Amino acid sequence: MTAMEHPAAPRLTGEIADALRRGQPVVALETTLVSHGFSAGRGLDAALESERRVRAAGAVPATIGVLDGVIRVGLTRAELERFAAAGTSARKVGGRDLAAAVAQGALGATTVGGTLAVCRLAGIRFMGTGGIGGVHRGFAESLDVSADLPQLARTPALVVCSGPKSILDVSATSELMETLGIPVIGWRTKTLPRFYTGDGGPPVSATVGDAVEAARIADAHWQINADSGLILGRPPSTSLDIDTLITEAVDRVRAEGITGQAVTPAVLSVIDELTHGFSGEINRQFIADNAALAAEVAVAYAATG
Ligand code: PSU
Ligand code: MN
Repeated sequence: MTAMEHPAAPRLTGEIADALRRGQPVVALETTLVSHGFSAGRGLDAALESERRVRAAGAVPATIGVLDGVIRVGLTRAELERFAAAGTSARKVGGRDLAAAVAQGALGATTVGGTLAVCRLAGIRFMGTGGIGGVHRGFAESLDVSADLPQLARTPALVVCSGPKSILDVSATSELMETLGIPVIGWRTKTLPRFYTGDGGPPVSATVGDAVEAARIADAHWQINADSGLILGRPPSTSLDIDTLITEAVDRVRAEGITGQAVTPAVLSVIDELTHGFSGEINRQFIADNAALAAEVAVAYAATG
């Protein structure tokens, strides 16, 4: 970093900066799932596998996080290991938390919303993740609505995911995405995937059959709405029907008095425990599959530009 550069300016690796300058495909990946999404090092595996899949599809992976107060775009394996080792002691950083994480020299794992805020600064248009945040169950009392959604509404990026996490109120989340003007595109599906399962969700706003079609919609959307994002929902390859387990996990976490940012990681870890690690395994798989699809769409978009 040069002395002229502002301390909050994101630091990109040479490879990522070059690719962006040349209009080559780049895919952003988040670090909250590395620190908070999994137990015992499995977050690291998910991150490394996602990066491999992005490269295999012909794009450059850009994993984003705050390291010692620097917003980093592109992390080495050793740096990713720091996020994994920190676990929930890493700050969970949404868009509003970036400034404090920078000024206070923190280790900050960026959520989908935090990662998108950095994408906006860096000019990255594609991102892959597991599930986005949304409207929590019982939102009428808690007003707990993930900052992922409003951030997506003001970031020109396409996020490939398996829908909102099924621990949420998926219909309310879908309604809010319509209100915010976020297109919800279904990848070979007419309904919004529900994280662990592809079925039973609300209808999507359009369906695509291939990456070129998805890239065309993104391109048209950005012509019409220069500053707004889209969701591409890809059903998980292996579906896990665990609605009752999810309700049990949500109730247990609520009964323990856990609120705010801690809710999502706590519920995910109870579900993992109740499924003897199987939900975590499926989660890891579709995170990597979604990263690969984000790369395919980024490649198709770069080819049209
Ligand atoms: N998807 C996963 N695992 C995760 C998350 C998403 O498969 O851990 C994280 C993402 O970083 C998402 C965050 O942005 O959970 C949402 O948290 P909240 O509901 O507190 O906004
Ligand atoms: Mn929340």
